Amino acid sequence: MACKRGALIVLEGMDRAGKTTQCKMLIQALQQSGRAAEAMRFPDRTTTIGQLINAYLEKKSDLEDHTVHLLFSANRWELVPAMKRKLEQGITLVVDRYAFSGAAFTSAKPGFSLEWCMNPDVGLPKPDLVMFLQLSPAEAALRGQFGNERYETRVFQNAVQQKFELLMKDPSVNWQVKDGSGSEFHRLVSFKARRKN
Ligand code: 2DT
Repeated sequence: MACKRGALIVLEGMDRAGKTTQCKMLIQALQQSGRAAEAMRFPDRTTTIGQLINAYLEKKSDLEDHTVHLLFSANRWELVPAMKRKLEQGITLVVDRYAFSGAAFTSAKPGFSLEWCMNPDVGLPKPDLVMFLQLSPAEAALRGQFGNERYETRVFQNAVQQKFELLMKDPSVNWQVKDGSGSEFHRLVSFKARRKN
């Protein structure tokens, strides 16, 4: 019997919005409801391309801005065969960041248009749902200081947030904005899990 294709669910949001925690909770809830679900994250720092990106993010190397943008995209493309295989096997993928982060972060740099930034990712598997975890600057501040990686400054993060807001205007993407500050998302996930039990 042919099994039903898994769903591709992406979580996007600003740093410290809680994406990684919410990805884990969502996977647990899906698994408890009897669905096969696995986590993925981009950048995937484990591959050869991912290691170049990691060194850049940790400021151990400098890369030209276009070059690193294309590496982030290549890091997604190299995992497309595995993603497709899993989706076809009926596994739901919950992905921490995807091409939207790619476009938002690079286009927040001077001299980059959103259009140019989106081009290398055209043709990637299309998410069934993209959840954007919204976090107010005040709430983000309560969650502590930014880390030491590249991009982790208030000024740059504000520019990225503006780019995400532009991306969220695209009606061809199934965006859902969730409040990452309180427990709304937590309730949503636990409600779904309870309903199946
Ligand atoms: P994490 O802290 O989530 O590991 O992200 N980034 C991410 C880009 O600039 N382009 C991309 O395509 C992706 C997926 C966002 C590491 C940083 O890398 C940025 C934060």
